[in-house]
Amino acid sequence: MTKLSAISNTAAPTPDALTDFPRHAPATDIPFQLLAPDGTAPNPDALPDPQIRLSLYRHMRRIRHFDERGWVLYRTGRLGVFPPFKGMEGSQVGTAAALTSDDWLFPTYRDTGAALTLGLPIARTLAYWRTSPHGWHMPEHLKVLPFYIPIATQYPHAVGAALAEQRKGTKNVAMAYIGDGGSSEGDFHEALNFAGALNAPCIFILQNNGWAISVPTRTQTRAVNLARRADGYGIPGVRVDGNDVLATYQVTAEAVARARAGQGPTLIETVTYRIAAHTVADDPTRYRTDADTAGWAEKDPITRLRVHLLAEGILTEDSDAALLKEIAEEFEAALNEADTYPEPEPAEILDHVFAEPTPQLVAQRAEILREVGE
Ligand SMILES: Cc1ncc(C[n+]2csc(CCOP(=O)(O)OP(=O)(O)O)c2C)c(N)n1
Repeated sequence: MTKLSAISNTAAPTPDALTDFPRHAPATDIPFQLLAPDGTAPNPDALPDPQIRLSLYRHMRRIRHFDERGWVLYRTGRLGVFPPFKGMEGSQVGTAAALTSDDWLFPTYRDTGAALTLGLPIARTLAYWRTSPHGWHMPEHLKVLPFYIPIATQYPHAVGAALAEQRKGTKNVAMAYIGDGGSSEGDFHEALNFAGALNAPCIFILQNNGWAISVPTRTQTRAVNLARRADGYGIPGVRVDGNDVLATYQVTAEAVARARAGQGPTLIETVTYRIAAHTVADDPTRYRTDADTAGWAEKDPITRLRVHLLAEGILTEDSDAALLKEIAEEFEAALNEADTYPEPEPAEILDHVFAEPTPQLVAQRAEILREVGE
């Protein structure tokens, strides 16, 4: 795989170029786009380098493979419940690819794809969704937090990490993800305000995928343009087509460059759609109809970029087939590795809560051991 650091180093705009940020879609409801759904690019000069475009494509293919295999593994009892992200690859890859491994990533349960893009090993990720302790630890070489299940708590945490980097005098940034539903939570608003007031090097990704489980965005807020929420906190807000990985990447790379240059936080709303169910155990036909989802399959982020890359000769049918084979082999090797991890012991669930267990945890551990007869 192409190293992500190579991507962001070549693409990051210089701070001089950022004075009129956001250059894209300022105060407009129309999401910024570089690639039309039919794969054409009205302004070819604005596109990132071919090597970056190809790398973004590889990452999207790779995480879709994870998603597709995940369903099969779940149904055959080899993976636990996990939230699929099919259709959101442009949003997750385009944003995470703008980071390097020195930066922080605060993913929600939906953002397996973003974590994989930044380098979380596949075997460890499978272990996480198997509820195995092997998937709970942050890898030594990465600052990727475990997938957050409580909605919105990750936003204030990310501001804290960003401020710590600021105090240490590094150029590292923190990126946090949230859904449209999560952006109705108090933590979301407090984090944006705090980050703005203290100029935290933080990038807030708001993936607007249309639904918060069974509740459509229009039901839970009167706001249409969620990026405009940034106005209330005096920080830039950008609305981007989340199914256009090139646009998402470019906007995020600019926001990251701004943050590194000491110009503070940015809110990026990626407008996308949750094609599949909320989790692999959810039945979306109970709350939405075909009319609700109509049209979104044609906006698929992978098909869109594939058409473009083939037309440009950056990808061929043969190189695409070779890529898919390589991705499938990588996944199977990781699955084999995950299969070698020992089954978790029931009491292990308490092992990583505090460095020194509290008396309550000690008591709970004894209770679990009693229940399992040890
Ligand atoms: C604090 C908290 N409240 C409620 C829940 C239950 N819950 C789980 S997912 C979800 C919907 C979140 O929707 P959204 O933020 O749009 O993210 P998406 O699932 O669409 O990615 C809710 C309410 C939770 N996990 N945490």
